[in-house]
Amino acid sequence: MFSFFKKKPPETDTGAAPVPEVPIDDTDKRSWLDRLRGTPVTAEAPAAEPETATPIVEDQPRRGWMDKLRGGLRKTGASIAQVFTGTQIDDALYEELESALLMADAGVKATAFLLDDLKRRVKQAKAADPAAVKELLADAIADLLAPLERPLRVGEHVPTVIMVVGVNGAGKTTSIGKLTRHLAEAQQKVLLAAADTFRAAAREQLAVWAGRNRVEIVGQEGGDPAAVTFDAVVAGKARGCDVVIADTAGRLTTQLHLMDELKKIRRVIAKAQEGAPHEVLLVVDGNTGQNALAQVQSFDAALQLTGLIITKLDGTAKGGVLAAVALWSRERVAAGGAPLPVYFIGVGEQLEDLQTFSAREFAQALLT
Ligand SMILES: Nc1nc2c(ncn2[C@@H]2O[C@H](COP(=O)(O)OP(=O)(O)O)[C@@H](O)[C@H]2O)c(=O)[nH]1
Ligand SMILES: [Mg+2]
Repeated sequence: MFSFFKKKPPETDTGAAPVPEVPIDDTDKRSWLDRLRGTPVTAEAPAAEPETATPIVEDQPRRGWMDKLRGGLRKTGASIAQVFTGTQIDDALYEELESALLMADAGVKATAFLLDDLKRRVKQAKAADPAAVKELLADAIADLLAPLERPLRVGEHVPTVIMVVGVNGAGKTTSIGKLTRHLAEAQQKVLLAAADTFRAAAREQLAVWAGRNRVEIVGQEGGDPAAVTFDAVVAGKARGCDVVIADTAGRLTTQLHLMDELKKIRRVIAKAQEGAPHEVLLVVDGNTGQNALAQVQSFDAALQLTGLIITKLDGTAKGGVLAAVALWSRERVAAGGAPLPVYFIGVGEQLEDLQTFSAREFAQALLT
């Protein structure tokens, strides 16, 4: 019923009592952090230490999460599901499905890809009614999205330096706050670089989210974002932090000087720590549909992204954009590039509303 985080050895100077461990989910028996780290599921992992484990929350999150995801994707999914309410598998069904996928902002390419794939599956399975076709569509979507599913690795580098970018209002600061809370609860020492020095409130916003004793914030209002980030990474190294996360100011990809500033931040991070940043994450608002794909492309061209966080999938009718991103990532791999994973998706403003992305969960939530 519970799964637990495998603790780091207690720090000697604190003499702290064993810290409560973090329960995660009942489908993947690894802890949230182990999922982050990509630690393989091992038979002995969760169940081996029940007497030392202290459950702090009933293990509801992932189940509650499916309900949330389903609720969030209802607008996107309803018009797609509507296609399968008839009794015949005919051209009209495929045409309606094409319109529904386009309306959901899956984009022309991913829509064509999914339709071809679906027709092949229908033939192969000799599906006889629309309900069966709907199941096959869920499979097709899950398979298309599967390569986007990958855990964010924390702990390979000390500190792991994560740079977070995206347009204004995408959900960067909120997502960083949520990630930081999860990390802090998993006994990771986190240092935040408040490099969004334009907005006076940005630092306070981070502080509110982070409000935990294992989190420190380096920032200076009105300071130079690159300098703040450099100081933060140096401090993170000196203070033995596990993770340094740099929040940056939102910008439009058309604001070239601001994109240049992001490139500068990326460069100074590499100066402060060789091999860093280990992750450059773009936060995109799922509500922006096809525009999200344009953002992915331009930020990637400027900064060589390593992953995505897609927020605000709650209440959007444009959740199909994940299919568009998946197809783009697929083409990138075909051209010899690295895949671009979706590390997390957000379906609301609460802490538990940001979770790791699962292709199968997404496809199921969309169509059931
Ligand atoms: N509904 C919803 N709102 C979100 C989500 N993520 C962030 N927000 C809200 O979006 C707004 C902008 O977020 P913020 O983190 O300040 O964006 P930033 O400018 O990229 O740092 C805030 O009101 C957040 O609460 C989400 O997944 N769902
Ligand atoms: Mg912000």
